[in-house]
Amino acid sequence: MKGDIGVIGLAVMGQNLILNMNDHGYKVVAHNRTAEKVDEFLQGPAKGTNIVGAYSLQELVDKLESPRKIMLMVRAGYVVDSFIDKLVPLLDKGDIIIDGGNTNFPDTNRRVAALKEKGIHFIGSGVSGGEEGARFGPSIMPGGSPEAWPFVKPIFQAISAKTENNEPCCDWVGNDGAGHFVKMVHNGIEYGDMQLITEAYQFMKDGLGMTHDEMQSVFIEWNKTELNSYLVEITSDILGYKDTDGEPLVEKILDTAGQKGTGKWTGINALDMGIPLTLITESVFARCLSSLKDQRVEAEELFGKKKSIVEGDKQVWIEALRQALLASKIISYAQGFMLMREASNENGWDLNYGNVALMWRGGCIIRSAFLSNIRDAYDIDPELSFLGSDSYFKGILENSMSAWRKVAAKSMEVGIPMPSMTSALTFLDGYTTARLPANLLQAQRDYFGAHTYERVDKPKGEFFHTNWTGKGGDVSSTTYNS
Ligand code: NBP
Repeated sequence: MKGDIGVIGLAVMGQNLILNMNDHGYKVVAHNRTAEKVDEFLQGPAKGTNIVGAYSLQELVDKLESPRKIMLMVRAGYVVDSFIDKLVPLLDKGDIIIDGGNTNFPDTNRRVAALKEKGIHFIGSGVSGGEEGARFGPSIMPGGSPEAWPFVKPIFQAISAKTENNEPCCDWVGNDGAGHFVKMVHNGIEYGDMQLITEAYQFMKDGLGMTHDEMQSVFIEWNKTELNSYLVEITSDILGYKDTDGEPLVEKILDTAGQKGTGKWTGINALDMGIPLTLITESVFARCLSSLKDQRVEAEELFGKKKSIVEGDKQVWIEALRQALLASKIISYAQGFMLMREASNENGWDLNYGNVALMWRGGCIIRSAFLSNIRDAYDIDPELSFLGSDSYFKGILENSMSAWRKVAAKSMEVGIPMPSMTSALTFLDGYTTARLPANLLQAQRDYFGAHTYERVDKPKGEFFHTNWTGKGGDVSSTTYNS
C-alpha cells in the first residue's frame, strides 16, 4: 500500500506532525536531508507505527499515492526553494507540494505562480502550536492553489486542533500566500499579547511591589475571566516556577528578548499597506529596546533608578490593570484584523475573518476564549471594519476606559514603560476623533513643499496650494500618496 502523504524535515515540527497523521490513520512517508535522522526517527518515536522512511527524494515520490502530497517542514527560505527545484522533475502534473514552515508570504505567492506553470499545485500553510500542537492538534492555516485543497483537507482537518464544538481549527484561507499571511498576523498578535502581559507583570512587580506568588494568583484569577487564554495560563505557571534555590526562576532570566522575524514582517506589511498597527509594532520595538541591555544599564546609572511605586488600594489597581489589558488586547486584534482586511482587498483573497478567528481558537499560541467572541462579531457582520465597533467589544472598551486611562496615566507618572497598553489607548483616542490635527500637518507640507491640501468646504479630490509667504511660486508638487 502506498503512502497518503510524504513529509520532508524530521526536526521537532516534522516528526510530531507525522506522528499526529499516523495517529489519525494516514500512512506517512518520512524523508530528511540527513539520512541518519530517518533511521533515528523510525527506530525511535516512530517505532511500531505505520510510518515508513525514504532515503532519497526519488524513493519518497515512488512510495506515494497519486496525486502525491509532499509536505515540507524545513527551515524557511532558500531550503524550501531547493527542495522544490529537486522535487519538480520527479513529480507528475496535479501533484501537490505543501510548505508548512514559517514562510514570508511573498515567497508563497511566487511559488504558487511558478509551480502553476509546471502543472504542480502548491499550498503554503501556517502551522501554529509548537511541538505539542504539532503532535496533538495544531492550528493550520492553508492557502495557495485551491484545486489542491480537497486532497489535503481530510488530512489537515483530522490532525488539527478542535474547538469545544469539535470544529477543526483549520480551513482554507485563500489563494496565493493568504495562509502564510494569516499565520504572520497570528504571530504578530502573539507578540502583542505577550508584550501586554509583560507590561502588567512589571506594573504589579515594580509598581505594586507584589511577590511572585501574589502575581501568580492574579494570573490564575484572570484566566477565569474574559482574559482566559493559553498565554495567561502559562504566565501563571512561569511566575510560580522556583529555581533550585527556591527563588523565582523568571528573575534569573536575562531581560533581552529574541525574535525570529514574523512580528517584524507584520509591522513592515502594516507600514507598506498604511494600516496603523501600533500595538504589534510597539511590541516588536519593545523587544528591540530590551536587546540594548548594556546601553540600558548605563543609561539607568546616568539618569538614576526610578522609584516606580504606585500608591493606593492594590486590589483596585489589579482590577484596573486587568481591564486595561483586556481593552488593549481588543485593540491589538482589531488592528490585526484591519491589516488582514487590507491585504485581502489588495490581493483579492476574500478572507473569511470569522473562519480565521475559528482557526486560532485552538491549537495555537494565541488560543483564547476571546476568539469565540471575535468569530461571533464577524458572523454578525462579515464586513466589520473595526472590531471595537461590535457591540460586545464596544461595551468592554467603554466599561474599561476609565481604568485603562488610570493605568496608562500612572505608568507615565511613575515611569513604568507600557508601550503597548498606552499606544493602544492613543490609537483608540485617535480612531474615535473625527477631526485630527492633520489639517495643520497638511498646511506645513504645503508651506515647505507645495504638497497641496484638500479643503473641508470643497469636494474631496480637489487640491489647493497657497503661497504662504508671498515669496514662493504658484507651482505645486504632484499629488500622490505612497
Ligand atoms: P527547523 O526550522 O530547525 O528545520 C530543520 C529541518 O530543515 C531539518 O529537516 C533540516 O535538515 C532541514 N534543513 C536545514 Br535547517 N538546512 C537545510 C538545507 N540546507 N538543506 C536541506 N535541509 C535543510 O525545524 P522545525 O523547528 O521543525 O521547523 C520547521 C518549520 O516549521 C520552519 O519553517 C519553522 O519556522 C516552522 N515552525 C516551527 C515551529 C517551532 O515551534 N519549532 C512552530 C511553527 C512553525 P537536517 O536534519 O539535514 O539538518
